[in-house]
Amino acid sequence: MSKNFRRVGAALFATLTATALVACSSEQAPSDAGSDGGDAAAATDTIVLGFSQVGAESGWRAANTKSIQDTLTAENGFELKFSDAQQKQENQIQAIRSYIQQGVDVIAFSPVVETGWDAVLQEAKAANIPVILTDRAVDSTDDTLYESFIGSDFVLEGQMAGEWAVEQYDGEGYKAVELQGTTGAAPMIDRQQGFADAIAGSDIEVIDSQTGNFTRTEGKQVMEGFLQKYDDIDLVFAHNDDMGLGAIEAIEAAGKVPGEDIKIITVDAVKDGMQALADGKINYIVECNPLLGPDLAEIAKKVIAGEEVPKRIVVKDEAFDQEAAKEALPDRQY
Ligand code: GYE
Repeated sequence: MSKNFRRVGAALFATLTATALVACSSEQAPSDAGSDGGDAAAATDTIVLGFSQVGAESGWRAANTKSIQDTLTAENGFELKFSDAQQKQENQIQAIRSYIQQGVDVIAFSPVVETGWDAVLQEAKAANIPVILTDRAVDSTDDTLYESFIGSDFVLEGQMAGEWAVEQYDGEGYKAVELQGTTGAAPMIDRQQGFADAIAGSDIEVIDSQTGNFTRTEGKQVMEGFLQKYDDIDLVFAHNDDMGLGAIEAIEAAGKVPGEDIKIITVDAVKDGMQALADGKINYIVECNPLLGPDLAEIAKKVIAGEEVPKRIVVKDEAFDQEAAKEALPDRQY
C-alpha cells in the first residue's frame, strides 16, 4: 500500500479521522507527527480504490458519481481510480481486470447487469483484492466473491410505487405502460417485480412494457411508440425519473397533459424529477438515494483494516407526492 504524506492545516482533521478509522491497518501514523515545526506530515496508508461506474445515463448516476468522487479523496485517505463503462458489461469486466493488474487495494463497482460476474470476481479473489458492490446487485450463488453490497431495496421501491397507484387509482380500470430500466439490471428486474406484486389483485393492468435503458432520450422514444400504439393509456410507471421526463415530452407532443390525462409514477427523486412532480407533471416519485460515497468509504476502510462488515447494507428511501415535493425541493441535495 502506498504512503501518503499530507501537510498539517485544513487537512489535518480529516487525516486524523482517516487515521483513526484505519487504525488497525498495517501502519500507524508516527507518534511524533507534527513535531518538526509546521511542515510536519502525518503518514498514513492511502487506500487505492478502483471504481467501475455503470455510465452517465441519468441524473441519479451523475449524483452517485459525484458522491463517490467527493468522498473518496486524498484528504479522506483514498486514491480513486474511476472508469465509466458506458452501460456495457464488457467495459466493466475490462476495467475490473485492469484494476486487478494494477494491484489496487479494493475494487468497487455498480454492476450494469446482474449476471455474468463470477469469472472476473474469481480473478479478483485469487489476487486477494476485496470487492465491494455499490448500488446494484450481482446474481451469484457465491457470496464470498464480494465483501459487501451497499444499495437500496429496489423491490421495495417498485412496491411503494405500486401501492400508491392502487391507493389512488384502483377501481378505475387503469391501463398502465411500463418504461423499464436496462434489461437485466437489478433495479429493472426488482422494480418490475415489486410493482407487479403490489398491483396484483387491483384492476390496474400493465398493457405493455419496454426498456428505455434508464435514459431520457430512450424513455421519450419508447413512450412515443406506446402513444402511437394505444390511445387509452392512463398511467406510466417509469423505472427512473429520466425516462419519466422523456415520457412527459412525448405526452405533451401528442397533445395530452402529463400528470392529468396520463398519470406518471417514477423512481429516483433527483432534482429534475422533483421539479416535474412539484409542477404537477409527475404524480408520485419513490426515492432512490444515490449518495453512496460515505458508506463506500467507511466499508472500504473497514475491509482494509480486516474488520467484519455486513454483507448487505440497505439504503433507506422515502417517497413524495406533489405537495411533499414542493416542500422538499428547496433543500434537495441532488
Ligand atoms: O434508478 C437510475 C440509474 O442503479 C439505482 O440506475 C440505479 C439506477 C437509477 O440509471 O436512474
